[in-house]
Amino acid sequence: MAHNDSNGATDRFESLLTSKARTLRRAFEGNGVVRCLGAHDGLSAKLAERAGADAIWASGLEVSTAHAVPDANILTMTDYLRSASFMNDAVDVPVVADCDTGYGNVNNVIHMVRRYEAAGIAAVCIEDKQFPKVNSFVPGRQELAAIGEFVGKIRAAKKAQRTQEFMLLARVEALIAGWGHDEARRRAHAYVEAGADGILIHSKQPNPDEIVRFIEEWDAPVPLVIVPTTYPQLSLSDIQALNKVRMVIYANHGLRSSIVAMSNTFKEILAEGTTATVEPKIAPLKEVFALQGMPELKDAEKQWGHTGKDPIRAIIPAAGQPQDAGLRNAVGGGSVAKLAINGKPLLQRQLELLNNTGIQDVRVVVDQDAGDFSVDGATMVKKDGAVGSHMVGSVLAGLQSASLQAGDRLLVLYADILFDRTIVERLSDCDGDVTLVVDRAFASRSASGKTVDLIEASLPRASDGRHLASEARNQLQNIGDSVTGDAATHEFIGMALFSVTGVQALTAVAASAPAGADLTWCLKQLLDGGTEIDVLEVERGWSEVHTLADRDRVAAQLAGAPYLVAS
Ligand code: SPV
Ligand code: MG
Repeated sequence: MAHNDSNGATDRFESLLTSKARTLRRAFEGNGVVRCLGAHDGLSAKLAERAGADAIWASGLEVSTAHAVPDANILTMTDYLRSASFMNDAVDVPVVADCDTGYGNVNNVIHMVRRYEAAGIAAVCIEDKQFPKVNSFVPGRQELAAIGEFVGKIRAAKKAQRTQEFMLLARVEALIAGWGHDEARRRAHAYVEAGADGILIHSKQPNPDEIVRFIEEWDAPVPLVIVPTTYPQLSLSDIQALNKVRMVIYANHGLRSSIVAMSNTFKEILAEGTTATVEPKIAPLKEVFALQGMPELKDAEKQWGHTGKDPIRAIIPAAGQPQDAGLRNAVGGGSVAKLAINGKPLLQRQLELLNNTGIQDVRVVVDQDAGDFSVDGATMVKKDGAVGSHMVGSVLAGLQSASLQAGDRLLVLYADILFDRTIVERLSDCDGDVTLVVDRAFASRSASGKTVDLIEASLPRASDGRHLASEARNQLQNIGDSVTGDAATHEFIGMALFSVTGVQALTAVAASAPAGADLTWCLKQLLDGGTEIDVLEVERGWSEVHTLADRDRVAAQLAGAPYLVAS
């Protein structure tokens, strides 16, 4: 009896357990042929599914080989089940598990059926050989079990299964053992009688004659399964035309192709003394991560990963072009986000810094015609002309796409700054509705003729000498053009954190922003409207990149050049 929790989780699990088996059972009732590809682990199963396999054959030969041991019951049921479970977890298509002889006698078969069924495996296949078996293609001993003994295993297996959908395939090895057609047919009929849901008839002949004869003579209403490893001349359309085979198993071709591919790659690396020549021929790491499910993992962290603090999403307004002609040239007319610093785009550097402080959801707002520049892990948002020009419009566009949830916080970060990670870490500890990061070491920079966003804070600026940050709350008193050089205490660095309430206030003032308004304008409006704005004081530890000289200085510092403190 299924108990349903508020998310329907139990029902989902129950149907997951049975739905693959049901899919397979339905396919057996139809007229088509289920194409199974052999696999041995999650990756090979996933590749088979990606190639279009209808089902996965959890091959004993493949799993044994992947462990570098003979296919002769050297591994235990637990080993095979573990491999089959990895395959099953990796794919949405049904898994048919090769369970050799059932790993012992009837009691082993009963245990096996319960364990495989509980693991969500759609079907198991047992063969009528003696335990321990050896692979059917190995010359020499291929000892068959007595018919009565195998019939007992089938009956026990059918009794042991708990769901209707789970299927048992009985595999006839009489042709493999050289006992001929009559024996094969006699056994197959006895197994159908005992309740088998399908008969796998195996042959190792180098042509299809033997198997075709068996199929043509087959007169029971139970589907056949074949494994055309040694008789590849028999194509899928030939099999379909025979109209009694409902499953074909291409049992080991992925394993064998990987042996060639891996061997060649390994040999080439050692022969060449470099991996450079193999690199273009092998899967890029991006594909490796996709196969692992890394994008899903990141999404889950974004959605549910909790650091104990309210999650922060970031918006980087990166529309427009740099004002400086040199920089404009360097980025080929696009956003400063593209600017390479020591070979890595500025945006990628920002993203890595944010990600490393636990901020995973980063939206970068670019112009509608910004082309396809993007950085892995960032969501690029194309700004619609309707959301207003300049930076405020970009922040609004980012907000529209971010759909903040209750409890989320928003970090707004200028596209043209780099910063020490500790600044973001300290900022994320702040709990005001609006907090600006401000630098007290601004005087020398404004004196050098740069335009800086000066602010006035409630606590006085430290004079010369050593300085201990105050524990008292420091609040914004003024920002924008009306801050005079004398009254200025700090410089706004272009990084601000908003609570949901802060975001609501920001959105309200941004809606009435004039063309060309920037974030500073909005902050001034908020302040004048009575919003309390905190400031987080830092001393250096960041840099804007407004000119090529800035870029070169930042590049040198990132590469380890001494940090030159201007006097
Ligand atoms: C397997 O893949 O392990 C099989 C099929 O049992 S065969 O190797 O052809 O016997
Ligand atoms: Mg096998």
